[in-house]
Amino acid sequence: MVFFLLLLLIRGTAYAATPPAEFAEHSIASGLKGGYQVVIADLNKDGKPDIIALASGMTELVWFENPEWKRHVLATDLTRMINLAAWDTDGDGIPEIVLAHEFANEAKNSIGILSVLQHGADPLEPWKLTEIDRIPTSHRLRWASALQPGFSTTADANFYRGEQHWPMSRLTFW
Ligand SMILES: [Ca+2]
Ligand SMILES: [Ca+2]
Repeated sequence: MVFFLLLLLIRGTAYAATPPAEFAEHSIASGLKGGYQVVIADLNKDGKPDIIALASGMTELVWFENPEWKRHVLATDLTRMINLAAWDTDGDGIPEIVLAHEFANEAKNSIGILSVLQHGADPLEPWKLTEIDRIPTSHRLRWASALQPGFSTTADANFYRGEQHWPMSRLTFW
């Protein structure tokens, strides 16, 4: 019993000595129509994490460069973006980005385009967009490395809506 009480005292002291983390709000953008997803990744290989902002109601996919949060455009002429995932598949220090767009809540109205974005010589300029697949129910994307290093896939999650489940999940190899 003495040992148990002593442990409690030690734990209590440790918690009391650690102040809670404090956060401060910094607005870096507004007017992102249909703002839906924020992804953190270093897009210009300067060691500072940047912010990608996916907004379903916009036709531009934009990112904000740390530390001044300057706005850059990754790609234009996109509609109904729904999700993206970033991962450096080729080891050059800048991630490739897989993007799901042309999404609609009803599968019969959804095209579900999967595209990969790759940077050019200057990652601050718009990136190259390449369509790699079409899955109407594309809704959540994740990268995974399969079989061997350098062999990449994107995993497209199931889409549930109410009682409906469209079992369209699959791996897209890229
Ligand atoms: Ca950066
Ligand atoms: Ca890369």
